[in-house]
Amino acid sequence: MATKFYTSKVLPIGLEVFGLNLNQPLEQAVIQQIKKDVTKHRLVVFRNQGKVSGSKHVEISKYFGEIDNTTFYKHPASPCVDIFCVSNDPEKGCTGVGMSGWHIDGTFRSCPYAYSIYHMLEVPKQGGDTMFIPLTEIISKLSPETRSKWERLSMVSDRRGHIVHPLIYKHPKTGKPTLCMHLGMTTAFVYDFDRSKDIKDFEPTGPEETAAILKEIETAITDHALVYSHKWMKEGDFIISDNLAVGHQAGPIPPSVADAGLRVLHRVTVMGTVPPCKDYDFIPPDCENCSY
Ligand SMILES: O=C(O)CCC(=O)C(=O)O
Ligand SMILES: [Fe+2]
Repeated sequence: MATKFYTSKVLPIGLEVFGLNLNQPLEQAVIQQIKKDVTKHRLVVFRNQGKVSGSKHVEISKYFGEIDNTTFYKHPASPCVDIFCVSNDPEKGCTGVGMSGWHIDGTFRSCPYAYSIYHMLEVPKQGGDTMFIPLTEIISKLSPETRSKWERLSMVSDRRGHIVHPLIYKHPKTGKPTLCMHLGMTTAFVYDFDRSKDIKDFEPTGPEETAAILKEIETAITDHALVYSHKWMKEGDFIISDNLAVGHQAGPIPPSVADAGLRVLHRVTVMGTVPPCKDYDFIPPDCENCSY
């Protein structure tokens, strides 16, 4: 495939773009094309970028919106406050990140992150892929019974207990059905939640039902061979993801750094601007940082 600005290849999920050097300034028109491609393809992958500095990573991320650096631990090895530094070596970054199950980033916020933007600095010799799943396709493969049940469910985040999001909602940019979920950070679900009411007015699912629903979501994700496992390359991969359109989790890696080799990932998260809603005519009252 080719646009005026670059050639590209469609991946199982996303688009790999060739011929751009992110370390060089990008023209406005190129940036606009990249943004369109992120919305259309959900992941845009740039390989062979060498080392992208923290400040360059932040500069590129700012084309997509306002950066949120408030919710992650600022590791001393991080090049700047806006970069979340992830590693399998506690000296080099935060460990165990993204390993608690399939998720999108920022489900504990009123507006989950719109974009997660990754650059892999050190690629392990074994394991350490990032696995992505296309959320709209997961929904489209549900049986009618499961779909109607999921349409009624909202997830209650395990942090800040008042954060509740519909499991299925409309992607704010494309209008396609998508999922708001974090399998490792959900305390319960509620049926038929109404944002204009207090969460305390709703009966949450008990532990057994919650576990069963989480299992059902996990099975739906893994059942249809829709997972794209991104193998990072040492020449410097950079990925822009539409965090609301794809789920992800860190893939398996040997537990010791000696066996796995060092892995260092930089991630920037761009604020969401819209709370997950089935109906965007309704303006939820509790949305911090929302632009409408
Ligand atoms: O380490 C990874 O591959 C992904 C980690 C993750 O979930 C994140 O950085 O949001
Ligand atoms: Fe994540």
